[in-house]
Amino acid sequence: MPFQGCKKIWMNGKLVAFEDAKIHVLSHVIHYGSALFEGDRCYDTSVGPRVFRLAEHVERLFNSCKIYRMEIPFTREQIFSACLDTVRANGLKDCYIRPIAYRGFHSLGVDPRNCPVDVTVAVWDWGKYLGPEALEKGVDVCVSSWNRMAPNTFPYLAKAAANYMNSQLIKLEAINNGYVEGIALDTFGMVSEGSGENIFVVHKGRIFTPPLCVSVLPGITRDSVIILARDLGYELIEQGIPREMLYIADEVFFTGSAAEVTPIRSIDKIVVGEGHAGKITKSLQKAFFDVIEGRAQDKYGWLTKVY
Ligand code: PPE
Repeated sequence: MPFQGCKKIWMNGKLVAFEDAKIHVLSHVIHYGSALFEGDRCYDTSVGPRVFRLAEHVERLFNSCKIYRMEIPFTREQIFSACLDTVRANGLKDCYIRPIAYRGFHSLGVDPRNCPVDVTVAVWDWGKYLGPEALEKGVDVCVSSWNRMAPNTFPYLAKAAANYMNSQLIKLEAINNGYVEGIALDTFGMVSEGSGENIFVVHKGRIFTPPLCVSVLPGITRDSVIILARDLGYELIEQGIPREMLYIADEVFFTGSAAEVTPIRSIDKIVVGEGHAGKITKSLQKAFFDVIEGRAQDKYGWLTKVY
């Protein structure tokens, strides 16, 4: 059953029953993809449930909306609280959190100005994004024949629903060809990101990740892993990555709120390194899970108490 644990959904300031969280088929968002959203996780740490980098997720939501001239009729503080309230209302400890702002029901036509901006927050228990064994064994992926959005077409710094039509092309092609996920290049042929994850490449002891100008979502997990890698003393370089570097890399891994830190064990059927999570990937996975599971000190204030 999808949406396990989701009993109540926050809709425009009120908690409503799962069954009642509905919108009209003539809502602007359905026809024109006019929605900006977030995805975050709450972890059941050793000291109780904690939401990971909630303030940064709320900030990215507001930035996404700003790019699209969509004014959220709530403050950042209200959306921040709404996320925590929704987790509490559902009594969950370990869950995924999905806030979304969208152009609602009034009239159709591309001009959205007459449609209200509605906001909802849903939470549910979402298991391992790329399969139950992905974190441990790694995943088999391909390079997609689809590129990420070209600059000045669909803004990629915004987490916009419409961008996920491109993600769906990448994902469906990958699955149809027997892979778990696809890695997209940008329009100039440089490595960009997965359909729902950022990517990191380890080569001769140094860690590389594409810079934000290569059509990537500014991932909050990406940012966290960059910080943790530098804390561990690794050289972390944000630099353009040519496709073929994926094939000769020692290690490659994905990051994302849903995907967490997932090793990649083959790309286009070429084995990455030794075909399982490498040393550096493992040390970053450990550093990341130590923080989110409450074993390490939360020195950057990434965790927000829920109850
Ligand atoms: N790139 C894309 C395209 C992306 O969708 C995500 C998150 C990331 C990078 C990583 O960003 P961050 O979560 O801030 O580290 N993808 C979300 C949605 C996945 C879905 O299938 O829905 C997520 O991980 O929540």
